[in-house]
Amino acid sequence: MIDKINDLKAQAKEKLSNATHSMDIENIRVEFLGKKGKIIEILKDLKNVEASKRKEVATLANNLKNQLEEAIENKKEEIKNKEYEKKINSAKKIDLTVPSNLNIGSLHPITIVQKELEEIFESMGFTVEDGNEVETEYNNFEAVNVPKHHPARDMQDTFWLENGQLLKTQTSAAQNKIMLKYGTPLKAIFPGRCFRNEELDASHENTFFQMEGMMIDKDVSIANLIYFMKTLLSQIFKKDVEVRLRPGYFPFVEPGFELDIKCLYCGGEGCKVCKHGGWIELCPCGMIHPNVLKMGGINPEEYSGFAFGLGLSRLAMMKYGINDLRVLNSCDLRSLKQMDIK
Ligand code: FA5
Repeated sequence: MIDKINDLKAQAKEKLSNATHSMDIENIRVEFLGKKGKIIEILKDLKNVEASKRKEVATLANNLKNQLEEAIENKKEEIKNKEYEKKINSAKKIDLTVPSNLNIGSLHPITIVQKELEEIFESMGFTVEDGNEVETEYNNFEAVNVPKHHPARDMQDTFWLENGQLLKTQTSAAQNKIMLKYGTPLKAIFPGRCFRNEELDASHENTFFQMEGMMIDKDVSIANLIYFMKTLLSQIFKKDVEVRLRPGYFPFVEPGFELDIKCLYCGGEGCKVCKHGGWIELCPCGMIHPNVLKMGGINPEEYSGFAFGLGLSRLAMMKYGINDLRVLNSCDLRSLKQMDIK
């Protein structure tokens, strides 16, 4: 009988270790511990065991019964956990921490236009530089030939810091540093955020983007300037855009020009975007003033160059058919959806 109990113990152990499903466990329970189970049969059969051995056999059989009951419970728990884990792993993963109204945006229209411009200019050998948003008065004004009390400063009222620095009004503020950094020959663009204390309207913001460009070398002329301007506009709009060049005054260029494009919003008929003039002032430019070259450590007798200050926000506005520049700073995803942004 003792051998039989040991044999049952080994059988039950093996069956339990091979069990992978709750049903297997139930079958083992019935086989060994059920009303007609193998261990219960042994207990029922105790009366037939020799009296001197009965106690030992009864203890062994009861121990086996208790051990098996415990082992079955443990195995049941183990299988239940495994089945639960399997269910979780095969279920579709859901991140419960993600807000249910998640609205995925895109790159900002200004960023898209800036990246496109950077690619165009890089393909023409220009480097892309960065400028500061907080600048010294010297870099923003003096270094570009706008000394203290010059009337041109009135056009670019800005926000001043207590330490005497200012929020830059124009990307031209980086011209001097870039000339000193690279010397000649120089081909660089530098996009950036600008700030002005402005009367706000459909084409004027207090915070907007420009992209400055400079090319300095021997014999650079207005013809080079016009070539680069036309290339950039045709590549950005992917169609011919009507432009006009008219004289413009900026203390840091001589001669200076205003490059306007025909208003793409009204086709030149006049609307609130172009202030009913049919043209949008987009990219002032000109030949760099000798004083500016000198302050940048470049000899104006030997070198000449052009500079331009493209209105990046206005360019994005034209490209995406936005009729109010202020939309670009509104952070409103509903307006992004209305633009043809891929
Ligand atoms: C300048 O800022 C000169 N630094 C540009 C320049 C650079 C001229 C190099 C010559 C050589 P202006 O103030 O016109 O120029 O501004 C340039 C462009 O920035 C404008 O044509 C316009 O497209 C854009 N811009 C100016 N003010 C605002 C504003 N408040 N909101 C949106 N865009 C503006």
